[in-house]
Amino acid sequence: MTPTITGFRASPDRGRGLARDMRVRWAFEEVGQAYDVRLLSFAEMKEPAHLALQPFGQIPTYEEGDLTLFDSSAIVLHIAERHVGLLPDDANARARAITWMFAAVSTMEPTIVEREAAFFLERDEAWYEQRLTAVVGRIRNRLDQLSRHLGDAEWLDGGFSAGDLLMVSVLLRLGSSGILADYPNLAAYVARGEARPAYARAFAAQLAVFNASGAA
Ligand code: GTB
Repeated sequence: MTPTITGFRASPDRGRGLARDMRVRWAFEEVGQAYDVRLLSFAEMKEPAHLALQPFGQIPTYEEGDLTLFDSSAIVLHIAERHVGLLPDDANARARAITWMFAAVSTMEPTIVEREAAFFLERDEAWYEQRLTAVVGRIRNRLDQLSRHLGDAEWLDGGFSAGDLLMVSVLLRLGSSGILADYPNLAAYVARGEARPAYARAFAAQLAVFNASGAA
């Protein structure tokens, strides 16, 4: 059965691949699993039918038969566990790859999202610049640590895994900030992720949705 996910009918990122359906699309492409997408407006995301699938009224969701999931990292883990290609066979290496999945969304992503939230919600406040400086300091602290760990390696722990898929997805959210340019090994790491054919297919698919939305 072909799984169905949900995504924005007209993504606020204007097709830059930053909404969280992108990481799920990328995972599907990496393992060669076909998928369908149900597109939703913001209003539809808050309706009972969608809230029954995603209690927070967000995208993405995942439906396959009688299984419904939400939260992009849980969906990526589900895909990675059921297909070959995103998690190593060796039990310890697999556990480490899953550790990197959690680290991406629980250690790296919160500060990065905090910067976006400050920009969108607080940029007119008198204290915005002070707050931004503090948030960017926290982001840089995490990037320093991640950059030291990665060193000259291609991926976080051996071959490409779902941990890298989520970490690259998270770091891409820094795109327009210019911050990543100060970390050449992380910038190259992100570029390696973007260069993967599966990433390119997923990116093109979500961009086609935005271009067809009439919001372009
Ligand atoms: N933890 C959840 C997950 O990983 O699935 C978080 C899901 C989530 O934040 N979804 C967002 C959403 O549905 C879309 S991706 N928001 C609507 C709402 O909460 O009402 C976040 C996102 C949105 C926009 C941009 N952008 O414009 O660049 C980037 C990322």
